[in-house]
Amino acid sequence: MNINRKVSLIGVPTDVGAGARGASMGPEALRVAGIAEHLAKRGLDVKDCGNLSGPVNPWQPPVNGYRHLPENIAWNQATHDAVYQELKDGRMPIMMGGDHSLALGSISAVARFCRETGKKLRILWLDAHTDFNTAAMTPSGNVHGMPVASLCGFGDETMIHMSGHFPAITPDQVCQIGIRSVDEEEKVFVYEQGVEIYDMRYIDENGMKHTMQKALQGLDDDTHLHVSFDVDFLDPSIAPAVGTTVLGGPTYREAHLCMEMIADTCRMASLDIVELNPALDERNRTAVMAVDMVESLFGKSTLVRS
Ligand code: 4U7
Ligand code: MN
Ligand code: MN
Ligand code: MN
Repeated sequence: MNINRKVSLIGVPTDVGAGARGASMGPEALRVAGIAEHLAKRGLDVKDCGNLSGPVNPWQPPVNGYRHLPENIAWNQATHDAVYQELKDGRMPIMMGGDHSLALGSISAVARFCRETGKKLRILWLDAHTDFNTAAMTPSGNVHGMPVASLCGFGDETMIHMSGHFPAITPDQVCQIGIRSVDEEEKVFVYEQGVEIYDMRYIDENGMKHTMQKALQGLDDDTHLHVSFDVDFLDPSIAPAVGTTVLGGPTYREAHLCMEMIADTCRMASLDIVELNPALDERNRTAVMAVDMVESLFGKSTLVRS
């Protein structure tokens, strides 16, 4: 089986879920870094759907544990609808964020599509963070720290019912890689829920190759693989322009190997690229780095391999 060669870029210029302003400029930075051209060069049929629209960032403090909840719901509903439409049209949606709260909209749409088409859904969450907070435990109120918990049914009523099915996904469908910053209560909760987590210590001890073999095992012809790529997954020395940098992430080669091994499975059917914050960047280098990683996700490698 081969991947869907028809891809749709969907810009989601929001930062209402983040604790710093600027991720709303992410889609344009990825375009300027040549994302469409680089994918086209890989032989893909690229359609740029332009940007979704939604409420401006009111920059208010959290209310009942959520900062900007109505604005987050509006952006996620728009994301859900757009992603579902592209999947229906037989294309692979690539979300250009935007902060990571948008994964609620995108993955809830993917989950809905998989239920309707009888596909098995598996989510690879590449991130320094588990994003498994709830309003009751979040230290920040920022919704980008909550999407995985919401998708699993823990969160605001509107958010957790977005896919028309409750919960949208179960924790055993999620596999997280690169984790190195988890809040105290979040740590206990994500462990209790049984999410498969390969943290940086696991990668240090076992290497990226073994980690990815474990993370990718069991994928078959009926599996839809969704990759949610938070740019803060990468070590800040190669990707400084993110709102929440955490030292000790995958190096340039470790990250490429991770992406290359995902490409080898030919199962990726949807992708989020999130948390890039051009306001913190220098000469767009983090956007260029993200596009470089995405090329590997789509099978670019040094040599022709069989
Ligand atoms: B991202 C944090 F407290 N856990 O909830 C929180 F450390 O999408 C960070 O992974 C969340 O970038 C980071 O605010 C969200 C914090
Ligand atoms: Mn994240
Ligand atoms: Mn993160
Ligand atoms: Mn290039």
